[in-house]
Amino acid sequence: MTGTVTEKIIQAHHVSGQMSPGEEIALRIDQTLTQDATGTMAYLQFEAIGVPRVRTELSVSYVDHNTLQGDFRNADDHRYLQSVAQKFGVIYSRPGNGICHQLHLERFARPGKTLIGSDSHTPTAGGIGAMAMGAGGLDVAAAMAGLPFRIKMPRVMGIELRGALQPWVSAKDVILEVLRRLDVGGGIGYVLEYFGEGVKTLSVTDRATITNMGTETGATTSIFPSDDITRAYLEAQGRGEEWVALAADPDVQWDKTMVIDLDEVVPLAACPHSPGIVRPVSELSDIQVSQVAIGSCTNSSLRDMKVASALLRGKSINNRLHLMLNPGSRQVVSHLIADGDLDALLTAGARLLENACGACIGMGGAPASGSVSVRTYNRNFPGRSGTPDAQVYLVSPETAAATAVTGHITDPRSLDEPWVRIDTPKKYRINDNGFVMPLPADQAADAPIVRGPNIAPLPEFPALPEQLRGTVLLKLGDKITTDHIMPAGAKILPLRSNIPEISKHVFASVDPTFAERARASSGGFIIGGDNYGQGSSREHAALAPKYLGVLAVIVKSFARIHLANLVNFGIVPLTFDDPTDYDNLDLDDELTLHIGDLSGDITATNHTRSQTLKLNHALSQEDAKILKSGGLLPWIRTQL
Ligand code: MIC
Ligand code: SF4
Repeated sequence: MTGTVTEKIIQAHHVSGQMSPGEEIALRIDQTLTQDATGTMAYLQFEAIGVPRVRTELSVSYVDHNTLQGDFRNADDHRYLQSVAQKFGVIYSRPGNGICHQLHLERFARPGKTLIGSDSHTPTAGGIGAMAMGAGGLDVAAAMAGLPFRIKMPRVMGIELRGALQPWVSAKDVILEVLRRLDVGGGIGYVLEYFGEGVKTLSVTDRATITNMGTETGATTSIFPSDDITRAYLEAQGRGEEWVALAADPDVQWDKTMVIDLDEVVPLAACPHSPGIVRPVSELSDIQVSQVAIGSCTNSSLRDMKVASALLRGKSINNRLHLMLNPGSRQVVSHLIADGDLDALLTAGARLLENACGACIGMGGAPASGSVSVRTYNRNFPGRSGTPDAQVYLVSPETAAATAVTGHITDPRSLDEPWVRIDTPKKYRINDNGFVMPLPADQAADAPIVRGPNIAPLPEFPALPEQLRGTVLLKLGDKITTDHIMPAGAKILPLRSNIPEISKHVFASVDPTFAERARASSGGFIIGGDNYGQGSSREHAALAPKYLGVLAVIVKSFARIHLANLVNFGIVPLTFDDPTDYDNLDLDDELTLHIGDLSGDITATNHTRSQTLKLNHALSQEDAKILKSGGLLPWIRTQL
């Protein structure tokens, strides 16, 4: 086989479709992962598909997003997840075991394998050379049932890394440099594949930081080659036999290239309120900080925690702020304890939180009103922290730790500390008792599925008619994120398995009257700008609006996972043929969309303005059939 790593993995898993950029292809999926906030829906859907046992090589159900167990609802979700995992052949990762992406990298991800996960940061496993993609929960349920995963054949952007990083500059700064150049949306339609001499200077967890946050560019995924460093990492995790070598061929033709001189990368920060607004940390040093957070699936590896401990050892955090740590896994914590780093961090004044998503998804740790929070996380969308007017900056662990010492945003190089090299352990401390293995197939058939009262049945939606009639319920601008559409946080996450309840919060931060107006209308439309639906894979951002009566979303362009989720739940995703027509639609306009069977011209009659507009879609024939039948679940039932 020739080509890029991406092409080699795609070829080895290709089921159907023409492998030319933009064409729909179907891929065999080896591994799946889910997390609790998207997992309850995914397993309800898996149950509805009706297959008795997962048909993947490996499926894991992680509990990491909402671990508060603030009342029965969350605890019931966990019990449900454990019971379905046991029955259907899925490994269950208990709350407190760690963050799904860090754990998957440590214990399960394999070079050359395909992985889809109901979480947009699933590409973290690209750091080990897996082709790992985020997807809606229903797509993951379908993959667990053995159905192939459909994507548009990506283009491959070769990112050549040259040289080596300077002291106190790290992998997070590399991905921030990529985001500085591409912005959010600049990776849409591409896999970002790294190559070149500089790759050898990065550990697997460094690579995983880069592939994790590649999601913010909108890329289909990001991937590194699998080399001797990958082999050493797998051996250190007791999984040496899972290693295979993978590299792009030397004469390969990339669809696009980018060169990054690692020596020239400086400490960077993504400024409020987008991961794409990137500036050198040295230009931000006047900014006073009230909170620092180190952790999340982007930067919670052992190296990241240890570099923070190296900078904080023997010092005290600044009085103006508090410092939170959410390590990626028990393995990481176990090393931090054994090596004395945890003591150094706590003595310096850090506050240790659970090994979970925590403040990254607004589960506690909300900053004070109008204050500045400096985080090693990957998203700083407005309101995501839980405080609408907080200013969140995204940085490396080095910059976060330096900032915790001084109280203002600080370039770690300015502290003049002797640089400490953090080596990957030869052997990691392995303890898999945070995982519960599934029941053997012969015992699983009679195993009960335990459901609590908050787990509502899946709503069912009818097939779509030829014409959709309704009003414009909301008109939005560019870069609307799924955090705008379906907010998360401690109040709303417990409702993830209850669509009637969670739908009351759709667009709550944008227009608190939306849910009620949508429910009262007899159908409606949402108008938006570019990159609509960027961010999370949460299918609730499609399912809940559908439940409220949203019929179609008409925008300038869509983010990949959200577009797929709209199709999966029968909301028609349309784009303007002429983007200036965006100005010809307003709130409360009465529209009829003539969609037919979605194979011919689509027009919208605006009755309020007596105008007709032409609309487009980028749907494959299969997508069109799925949509017309009311969504993926009814469609799968007809196929199986
Ligand atoms: C996120 O980082 O936005 C989340 C929370 O992990 C989401 C998943 C979710 O909404 O449950 C994601 O990235 O897909
Ligand atoms: Fe969890 Fe945050 Fe990572 Fe999403 S981005 S998986 S919320 S740690």
